[in-house]
Amino acid sequence: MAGIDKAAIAFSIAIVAVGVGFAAFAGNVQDNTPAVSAPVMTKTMEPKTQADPFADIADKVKQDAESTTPEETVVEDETVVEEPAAPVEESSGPETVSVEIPKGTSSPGCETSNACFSPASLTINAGDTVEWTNTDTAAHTVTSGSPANGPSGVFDSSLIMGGASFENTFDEAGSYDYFCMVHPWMVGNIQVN
Ligand SMILES: [Cu+2]
Repeated sequence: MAGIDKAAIAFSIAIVAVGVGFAAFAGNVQDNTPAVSAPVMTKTMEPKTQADPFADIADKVKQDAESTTPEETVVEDETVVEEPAAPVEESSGPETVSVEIPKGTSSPGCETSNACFSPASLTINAGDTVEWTNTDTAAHTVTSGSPANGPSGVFDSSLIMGGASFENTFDEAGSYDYFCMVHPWMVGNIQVN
């Protein structure tokens, strides 16, 4: 509040100073108008030198007002430095990625377009978690391995009922094939970097 009051007072002084200077300049113009002879020109120079001190005061007032502004700007800069730090901490770290088990996958057909899991192929980073959500009415499993070789033992959801979900966190890099033990045409892959 004190800073604002000082700025307001300084601004008022500046306006008065400029007004006085302008009045003095206007007076000079009125003096010049009727005057045509050379001596009047000499008188014109004197009022101009008198107007300069007012201009100097106005400049000093402006400088005082400007010197107050940078202090407030420093406070704002400190606030700005804190804001970028928080998003960086939030963006780093493990993520949870969703995979959908679409409706109708209990009947063959989705394998022709590699759509038995959506997406059927997914790339994540080590430490990330994949969450499979069953949007079908039939129960499915998410089982590591392949229909030809069977379960690999890395992860197995057992039966995921309609509307339910299953999560697995991948801590080690590698390529993980998985399938549904109920419907062996349903296959997917998780690539962990
Ligand atoms: Cu299934």
